[in-house]
Amino acid sequence: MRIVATTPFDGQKPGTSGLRKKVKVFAQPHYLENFVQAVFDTLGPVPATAVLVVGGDGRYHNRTAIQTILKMAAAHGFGRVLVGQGGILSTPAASCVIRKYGAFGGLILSASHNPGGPDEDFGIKYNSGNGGPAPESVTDAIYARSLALTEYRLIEAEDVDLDRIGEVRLGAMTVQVIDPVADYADLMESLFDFAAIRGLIAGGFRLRFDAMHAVTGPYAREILERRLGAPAGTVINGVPLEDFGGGHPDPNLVYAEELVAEMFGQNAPDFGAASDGDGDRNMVLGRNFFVTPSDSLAVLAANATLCPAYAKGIAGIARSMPTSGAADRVAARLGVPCFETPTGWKFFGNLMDAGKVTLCGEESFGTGSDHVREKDGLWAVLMWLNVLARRGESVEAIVRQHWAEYGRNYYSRHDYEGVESAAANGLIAHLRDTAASLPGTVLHGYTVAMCDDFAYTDPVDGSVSAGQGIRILFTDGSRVVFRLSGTGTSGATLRVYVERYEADSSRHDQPTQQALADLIALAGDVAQIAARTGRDAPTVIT
Ligand code: VG1
Ligand code: CO
Repeated sequence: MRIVATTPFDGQKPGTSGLRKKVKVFAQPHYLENFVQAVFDTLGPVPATAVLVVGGDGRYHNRTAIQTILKMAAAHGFGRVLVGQGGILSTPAASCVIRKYGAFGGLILSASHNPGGPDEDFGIKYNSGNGGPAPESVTDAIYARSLALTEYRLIEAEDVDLDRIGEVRLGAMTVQVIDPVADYADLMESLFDFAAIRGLIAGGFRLRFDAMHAVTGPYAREILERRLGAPAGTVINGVPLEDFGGGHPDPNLVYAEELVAEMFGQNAPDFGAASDGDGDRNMVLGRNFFVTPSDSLAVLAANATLCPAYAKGIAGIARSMPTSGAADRVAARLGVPCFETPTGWKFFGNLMDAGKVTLCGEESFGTGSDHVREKDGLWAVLMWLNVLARRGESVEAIVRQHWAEYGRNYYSRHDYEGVESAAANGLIAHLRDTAASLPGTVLHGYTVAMCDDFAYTDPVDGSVSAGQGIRILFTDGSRVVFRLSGTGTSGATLRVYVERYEADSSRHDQPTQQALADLIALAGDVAQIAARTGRDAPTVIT
C-alpha cells in the first residue's frame, strides 16, 4: 500500500452529470486520484464483499484512469471490481451491471457528448447501488471532502490486462473483466418484443443507427444486427474511437450530419437513430421527419402498453423542467402523475426507486425507464421499434396522430456555446433581478403570468434544489426558460428553451422556428442576449 501526500484541488465541483474537465486537467498529478479518494472517503469503509463497477465510453485517457482506479479500489478494501472489456461500459450498461450484480456502486468515466482526445474532455462520476447517479447530497459531500483531503491510497501492482475476459487478483481484490454488452443486451431482450421487431425488419423495414464512433457501436451491432437480424452495415460509425473520429458525439440535427443527410435524402430508410458518447442519449428520425425528444417521451408513454415490460401500464412520468409539457398531457389522459424535476438524470432516481414513475425524459435527447437508473439511448430506439412493429405505421404518421389527439407542443432549444462566463452569469443575474417585475407585462403580444428561478423539492426525501433556471410562463401556456449548462469545460453555454402549445390540428404544419418566432424574439429582448453575449445567433438550434 502506498500513501501519497496531496494538496486539495479546488475546481472539483461536479456539474449536471459528474466532474468534467479537459484531459490535460485530469492528467495533472493527483487530480483524478483526489477525486476518487474523495468518493471513497465519502462512502466510508466498505465490506470485504463490496463490488465496484468500473467502465467508460472509451475516450482518450479511459484506460489510464481505470488502472489508477483499480489500484485505489484495492487499497480501499473493495472485494471485487467488475470492469468492462477494453475499459468499455456504456452509461446505461454500467447502471444495468450495478443493479444486476448488487454492486455497492460504480465509477463511470465519460464526458458524454463532449468531444474526446488529448486536447478535449474527460469526466468521471459516481453511481450508487441503485445504479443511478449519486444524489446531490452525496456529490456535495464528495466535493467538500475533495477540498479537505491530504492523502490518497493505492496499492503497488502491475497494470491489469483490460482486454482479456476473466479474473485476476490485485492485492486482496479480484478484478473481473466482463463482456460489456451481454448483460445489457439480455436486459433489452427481456423488455421488448424482439420477435415482432425481427418480423418488422424481415418484412423489409429499413433502419440506420449512427453510433458516432462512440460507445454504442458494439451494443448496437449485437442487438440490432445480430439479435434482431438487421443487415450488416445498419450500424454506421460503429467502432468506438478515442477521439470519436474528431467529431462531437452528440446526437442532434447539427452533429449527426451523416445520418441526418441520409434520413432527409432520396430513398431514406424508414427509421434512423443516433446515440451519444456514453450511450445514454438518443435521437429518433423517421423518413424526412425529426422527432423532438419531448415528443418522443410523450409518444412512448402513450404507446407503452404495446411493449411487454410496460404492458400493465406505467406508474407515472417525470420530465426535466425545460422539457416540453407534451408528456404531461399523456399522463393526465392516463390518470398517472407527471413530475417536473431540475435538469440532470440524478433527480429521477428517488422517484423511480419509490415506484412513483416508470418513464422519464429530458429535452436533451434523453429518455429512459425504471429498467435502469440512467437515461438509455438504445432502449429508446428499441421501444420505438417495438411500437412501430406493433402499430405498422410510419414514424411520421404516429407522431402526427399523436398531435391530432393531444395537440402539438412546438418546442426548440437555442444554445449559445463558448460565451464568456462573466457575461453569461450577468445575463442570468439580470433575469433574476427583473423576474419580480415581469408578471402582467405584455411582451411581443404574450402576457407574462409568472416568472421565477425554478426550485425543486424532492417528494421522496424533501431535499431542495434551488436556482435551476429562470422560467417565464405566459397566460396562454407558452414559456421561455433560461439556464446555464453544467456540463461544459470552457466558458459558459447559455441554453434558451422555447415552447408554445397549439391545440388546432390545422395549424400543426408550421416550421418550428416560424411557429416560435415571436417567443424567440422576446426571449432575446428580455434577456438582452445580443448585447450581453455579443452573439446575434445561437450556435446550435434543436
Ligand atoms: C446537459 C443536458 C441535460 C443532461 C446533461 C447530461 O446538461 O441539458 O439534460 O442531463 O447534459 O447528459 P447541461 O447542464 O449541459 O444543460 V449526458 O448525455 O452528458 O450524461
Ligand atoms: Co451522455
